Amino acid sequence: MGSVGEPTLNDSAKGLDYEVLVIGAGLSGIFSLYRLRELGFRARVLEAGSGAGGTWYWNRYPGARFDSESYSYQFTFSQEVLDEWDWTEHFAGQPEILAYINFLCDKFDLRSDIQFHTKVTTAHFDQSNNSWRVLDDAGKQYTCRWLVTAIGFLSAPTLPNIPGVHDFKREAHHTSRWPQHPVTYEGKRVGLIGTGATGIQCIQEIAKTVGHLTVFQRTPNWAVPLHNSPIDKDEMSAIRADYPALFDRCRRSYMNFLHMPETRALSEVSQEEREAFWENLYDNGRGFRLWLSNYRDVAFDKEANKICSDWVADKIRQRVKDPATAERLIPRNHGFGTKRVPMETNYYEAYNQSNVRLVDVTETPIEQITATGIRTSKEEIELDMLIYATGFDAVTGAFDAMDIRGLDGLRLQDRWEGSPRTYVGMTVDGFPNMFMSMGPHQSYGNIPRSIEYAVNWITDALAHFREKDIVYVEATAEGVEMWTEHVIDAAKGSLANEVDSWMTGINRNLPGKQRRIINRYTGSAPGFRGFCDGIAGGGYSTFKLA
Ligand code: N01
Repeated sequence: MGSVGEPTLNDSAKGLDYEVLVIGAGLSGIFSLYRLRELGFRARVLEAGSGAGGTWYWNRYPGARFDSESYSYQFTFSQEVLDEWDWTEHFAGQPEILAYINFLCDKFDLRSDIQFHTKVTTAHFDQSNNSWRVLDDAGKQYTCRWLVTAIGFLSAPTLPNIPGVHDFKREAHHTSRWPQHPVTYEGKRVGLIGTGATGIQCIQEIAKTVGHLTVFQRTPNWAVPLHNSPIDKDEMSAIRADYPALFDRCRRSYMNFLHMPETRALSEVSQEEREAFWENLYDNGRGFRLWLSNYRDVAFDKEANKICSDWVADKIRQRVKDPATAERLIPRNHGFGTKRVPMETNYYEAYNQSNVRLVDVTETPIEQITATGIRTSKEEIELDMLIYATGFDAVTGAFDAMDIRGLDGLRLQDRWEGSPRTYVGMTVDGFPNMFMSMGPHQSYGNIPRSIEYAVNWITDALAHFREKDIVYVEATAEGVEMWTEHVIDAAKGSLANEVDSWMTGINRNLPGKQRRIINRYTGSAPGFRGFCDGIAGGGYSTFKLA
């Protein structure tokens, strides 16, 4: 590991504070730091929070946990960590995930190069010496040759655009800005807005102890059972012995997940066969299996999708006792799997409790959030606590929150004009020496797998540039055009790209985000990696280098 703070022999950034500045100490940021140190770079991470973890630092809401198998969602870069860290549940809860991240930070002494409580407000490219000038919210300036954004794509929370949203005078939390102190629900009247993956995790957990819970739902989602269970020592040993095969399966799968798609189409099997297949996945299939290991045409063919959706709808009807509530919980405007499928444990059963009530705001819209509760078109509901599980200004929101300027003062926000344009999701023309881990147009899927690839690619590239004394790297306009068109082409035919969600750039709370755009790469992850490997293998000659 390179020593920290000491200039390296090949230091191409003399006179600058750092060779590399990384914004954000989530999974992307901490792995970037690990790799940059290993390669001997003088690097620093600037982080707004008081601790590392990013998503898993901020999202402390009740019930927050992995929806992917813990062991598939960990880093693979250190054999020692793989040997030492035991997971206690197939789908770990947020406290265990944060403990894992802190374990990494301790083991590799990462915190000594992470500056906490430091929110980056501005990053301007300085053409006079091919460097970035970065300012934090205290007005402190940092200079560096290379800028790596590790800011997450679900990190800029949004509140609902409901009148009075700032008027509520009692306890109120956005799920993604959950307090670090314990929050209790016993005896309280809690209102919760939003029924995405977050809202669903939160509702099923709060329902266990709440005095009374009112869920305000605009759009229901197709949630399916998570099938979580504890992992004992013997099972952990067996899982660990399987790590090489497990990671290999992730590498070969379309979105880096453990689950492989069913090779047959729905039309190739009988009704009895498909129902038995789904029944088995619904009753026994852990995590995303019903979504990702489904018949191959369910994601693309409207008819196949409808048959599957109708089958899942019947499951909801079987689980929710009140038929009117069950009908309200069945999505009508999108088919199964066309949005990211939320995972649940007794979510539907929560609505069978006498102290949990569903308010469909498409029937009785929220007119006003008041000092003491919520007024709908039908009634006034008094609340002690209000929870916003209302999602994010996804993918570009965290970029827009900073004043990022490239060549000739060009603002990134203007360059993207509401729809991102990138070269392999990691670079943008007009923004030299800037690299994005989990930027728009990257392959997301299983995020740590994607992060590991992106960070390795970026840091390998930086090592190459340093070795060749290259101090200026910029994506070409042609490269950006080609990749952006490819991203759009790859999305064609997928039903998910015809549906409004954060994945298609829609956030109805933000006036500028009500147009469907393609903001992530939906081609295969192996294909993505192959393409990016080709760029590296070609000496990065598809970039402007100087
Ligand atoms: O956010 P969302 P999320 N009035 O945007 C509703 C990841 N994740 O935080 O659909 C009323 O999906 C909105 O309604 P509608 C995962 O990738 C991962 O839940 O716009 N309602 C919707 O119901 C996920 O996809 C994990 O009609 C309003 C909800 O708020 C992503 O994060 C766990 C409203 C927002 O849903 C985002 O999930 C959790 C309004 N004005 C999340 N505004 C794990 O892997 C918004 N809503 C563990």
